Amino acid sequence: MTMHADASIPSIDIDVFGDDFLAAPYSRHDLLRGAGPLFWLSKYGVYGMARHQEISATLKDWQTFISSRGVGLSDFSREKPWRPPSLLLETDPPVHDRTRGIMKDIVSLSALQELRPVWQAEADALIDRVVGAGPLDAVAELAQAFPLRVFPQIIGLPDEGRDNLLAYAMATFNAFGPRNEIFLVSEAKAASAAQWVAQACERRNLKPDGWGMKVYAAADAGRCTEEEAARLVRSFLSAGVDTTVNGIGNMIHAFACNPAQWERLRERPALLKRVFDEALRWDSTVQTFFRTTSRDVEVAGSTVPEGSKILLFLAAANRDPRKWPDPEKFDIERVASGHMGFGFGIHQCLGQMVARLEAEVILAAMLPKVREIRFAGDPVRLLNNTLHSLEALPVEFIAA
Ligand code: OVM
Repeated sequence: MTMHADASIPSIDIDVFGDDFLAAPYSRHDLLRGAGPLFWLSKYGVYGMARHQEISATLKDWQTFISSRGVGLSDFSREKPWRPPSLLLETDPPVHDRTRGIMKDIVSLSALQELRPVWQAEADALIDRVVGAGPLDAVAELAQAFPLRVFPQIIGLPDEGRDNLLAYAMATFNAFGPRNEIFLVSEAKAASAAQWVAQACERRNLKPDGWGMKVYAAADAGRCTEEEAARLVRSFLSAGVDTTVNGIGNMIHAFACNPAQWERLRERPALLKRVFDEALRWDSTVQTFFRTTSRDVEVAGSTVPEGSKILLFLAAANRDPRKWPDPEKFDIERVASGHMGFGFGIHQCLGQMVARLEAEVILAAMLPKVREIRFAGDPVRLLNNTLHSLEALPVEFIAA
């Protein structure tokens, strides 16, 4: 479509939101990383970065690479956002500092410590039902079932209609990409889910004592308005479900692909705390996010003009050989800290300890009981403009 005016910037014409790319991103990341520290994606008229070092530097400089014009392809200063912008994800300081402070106080360490035994019991019961019981779909029966059981509960959502959360999140994450067929189909499916979510975020529909109502307590304390509170509750629902669903699903998939790693973990259960981070490094749920430049800025010797969109391939940074030895290897003994699966900088995932807790209790439940995670069929991909997602994962948990 467009050639880049600056001939020193490599131009790539592949469709990074096309079915082929989304179905098998890892086999194409080498091409992106190899193009250089900064490249031009001609089909969309945006810049891209796929190496760890440059993505890290970009995410660190939030004053130059801003979020308030959207972290998707759409520039909120030119186009109407698909939904009212998130007060966390799609804001810059000072608003971001205030809203993040509110949420941070709710998702506290002490809140999570109280949850651990409760969630462990839930995970134990769930795993007991599927171990040695023949083939299962680890997406439906585990990766979706577990978060949908524990997360809406802790937010204090209405009991009815919680399955709307998945359809809503699918459309939300697709909306960060172009208005392609993938987005349009998920948007059509999510119309009623969006209505359910909007209602679920209202004060009168939240249960007392949940994290949702705690946001309204912050409104009562003058830290935000009533309207902001509703939108912050929406952030819990947008960011907290499909991310963990796919994080858990991708982690089970990683072990099914690498049975020796499961054996290793059973020999050394102390490695359990590292597993989820390595799983996210190896196969990141959130593959990409954009930033927008707030000024003309020099990047890798080229000038990127103000108002440019830059697509950051977080999942490619997580397998950048310049950063990681043997990056294609899923290795639970590796120290995966520094991975971009939770992002980096001021916007780094606020709920990461919740996600880790979910993954840890599931692994802890499986470890003594599951000798082997064996494929019982081919995994089925669910294409999404942002998420690396599974539609189905047929496996068998062989009893120990
Ligand atoms: C939000 C939000 C939505 C999607 C993702 C996300 C990964 C946050 O509404 O705040 O973080």
